[in-house]
Amino acid sequence: MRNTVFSGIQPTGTLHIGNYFGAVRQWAALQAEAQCVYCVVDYHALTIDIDPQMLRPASRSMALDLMACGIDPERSILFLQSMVPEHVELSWILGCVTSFGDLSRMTQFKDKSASQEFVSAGLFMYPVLQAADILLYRASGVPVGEDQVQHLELSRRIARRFNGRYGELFPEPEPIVGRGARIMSLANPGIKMSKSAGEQHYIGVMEDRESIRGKVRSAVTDMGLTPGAEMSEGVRTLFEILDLAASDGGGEDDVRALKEEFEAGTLMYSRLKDAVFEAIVKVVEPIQQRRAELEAANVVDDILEEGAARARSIARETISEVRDRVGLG
Ligand code: AQP
Repeated sequence: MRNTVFSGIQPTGTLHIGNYFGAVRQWAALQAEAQCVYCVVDYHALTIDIDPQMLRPASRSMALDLMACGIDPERSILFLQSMVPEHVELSWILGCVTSFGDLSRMTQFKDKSASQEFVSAGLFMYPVLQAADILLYRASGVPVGEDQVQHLELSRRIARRFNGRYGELFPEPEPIVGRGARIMSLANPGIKMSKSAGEQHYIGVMEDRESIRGKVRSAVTDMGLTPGAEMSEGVRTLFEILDLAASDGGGEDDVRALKEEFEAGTLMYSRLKDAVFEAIVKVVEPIQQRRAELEAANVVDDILEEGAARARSIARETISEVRDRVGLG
């Protein structure tokens, strides 16, 4: 039997190239070797103050983005989390084998709660729901960016504690972390590329050329032009994006030449930025085109229904076993 891989993404805005290179590109590649279950995690989105009118269209739109990036509903199960309410039931049960102390140590909770006036219990419980998402499908691998690795360690601990108390049931899920697992913001290379930091801190996969050009042109670099100088975080980020985009869209030789120029202290950053811009566009434009075609074909609702039905049949089996083990019903 093939291994099961699970991952999810929040419908809290547009997909950015950090999400793409850090996670979604791997999701697509893994379809060749595993049974993949991919989910738009709309229950998770409720942990921030999201407009109810926006949530449904945003979830649908994220599903389209994922398909445009190569998630193939023929090969993978693609669905919205809220169409499979077993996620929430398992989350409650797993919450009862999760320690308050462990949850209090989650750095994402500390970071996100610091910037909010109202801190919900949902935000605190976020990693437990994430553990439920994964364990419901008894997934053994979870392709994620680096920011999710701590949550994955907690998922493993939760699986261990459940298995220890109620008997072996869940595999301990391993993070699958590839290249591009932590892409930094071009406007502030000290923080990761993210939507919540603001427009200038991310490049959207569906963004238009001119807007991408503007953001790349204004990327933070340094004074440069010193042979053998250490690369600043900003220049490193530009090279990292160039490397990743070139491995998708071709152009590795140009990257090598630019690196040699940097080493020699002769690199003009305007040339590096032009190359980064061109490389990003080469990756995102075909995705944008596919997305437009998928949207015109009006297939997403049926695909999500079908995905939810397949997910639910696995989820029901797991929940029934869990209820039996813990003595419910
Ligand atoms: N900068 C990043 N570099 C590499 N991978 C990243 N991921 C997120 N940011 C980067 C990975 O993308 C997947 C989906 O993440 P998510 O649903 O948790 O989205 P997010 O983290 O909410 O995305 P943002 O933009 O960072 O949102 P905010 O600002 O709201 O926190 C995950 O695998 C994640 O690791």
